[in-house]
Amino acid sequence: MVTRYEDSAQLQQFADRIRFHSIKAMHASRGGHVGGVLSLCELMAVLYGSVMNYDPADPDSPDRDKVVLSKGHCGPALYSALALSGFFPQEELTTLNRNGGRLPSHCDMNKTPGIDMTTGSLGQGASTAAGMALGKKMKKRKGNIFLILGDGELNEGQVWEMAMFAKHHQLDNLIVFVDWNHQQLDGYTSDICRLDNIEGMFSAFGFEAVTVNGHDVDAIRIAVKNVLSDKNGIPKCIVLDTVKGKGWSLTEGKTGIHHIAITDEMMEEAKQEFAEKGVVIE
Ligand SMILES: Cc1ncc(C[n+]2csc(CCOP(=O)(O)OP(=O)(O)O)c2C)c(N)n1
Ligand SMILES: [Mg+2]
Repeated sequence: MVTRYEDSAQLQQFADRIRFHSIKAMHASRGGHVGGVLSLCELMAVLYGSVMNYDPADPDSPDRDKVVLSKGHCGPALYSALALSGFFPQEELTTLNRNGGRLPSHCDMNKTPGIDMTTGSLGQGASTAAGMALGKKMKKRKGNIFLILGDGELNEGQVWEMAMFAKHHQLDNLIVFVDWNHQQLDGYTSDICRLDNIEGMFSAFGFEAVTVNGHDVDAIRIAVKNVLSDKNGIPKCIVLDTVKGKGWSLTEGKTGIHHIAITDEMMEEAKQEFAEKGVVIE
């Protein structure tokens, strides 16, 4: 059964649970890409808790909405959303990155129920998502493809090849999100390869693009509902203005938190912090 969180407070609670379980999973694997995982949690809550059409008992349905997490290093955010939405048992989250397990650090569609595309090599998820969107159109399948890119990932030329392709093929079933958390692996995106206006760049490539606060569940939900109601032959882009490491005082707004170890002491602090936010510490 799919749980819908139409009330924004409930949806934020779902985001906080996704955030806590992501930290717990990364603690079990002794660390992870904490910064880019935590900036995604509100998007994950809106997708799986409000707007997406899916049945966790039938993850391979060709007619359901699909997600391509092209910034595949952030798998734990997606795994937590999938587990909390019934695709696999919640307890399995602490097997993250374990040999023989179903939850590799980067997403693998052949291992994990609910993972729709294998990702991790930045840029490549863009092309596969556009191909999936075109495939749905050719086979007259229902549903949309939600592609999630990082802002550093936009430095990959392959992203812009995808944009030309999507416009040409009128892929209005492709919704691109950019997690604009302002940092990439080793610094601020503006210092490494500046992107002044991401919305304007996608608009110039023929997309309909908008920028919203990526930690405001209502703003994300409204933006997604708007683009889904507008099937006009134009691909869509929603730029999410976010904060790397969001929602955990140890990481929010800090630098050097792209990939960190999570010690037992840090986990104990996280438990206290999330309990204070009303998250049930399981
Ligand atoms: C083709 C490729 N080059 C390099 C990497 C190594 N890498 C992993 S994450 C990352 C930074 C990505 O930055 P961004 O897209 O902004 O992600 P986020 O900030 O959300 O973590 C890099 C360079 C990779 N995964 N793929
Ligand atoms: Mg980034």
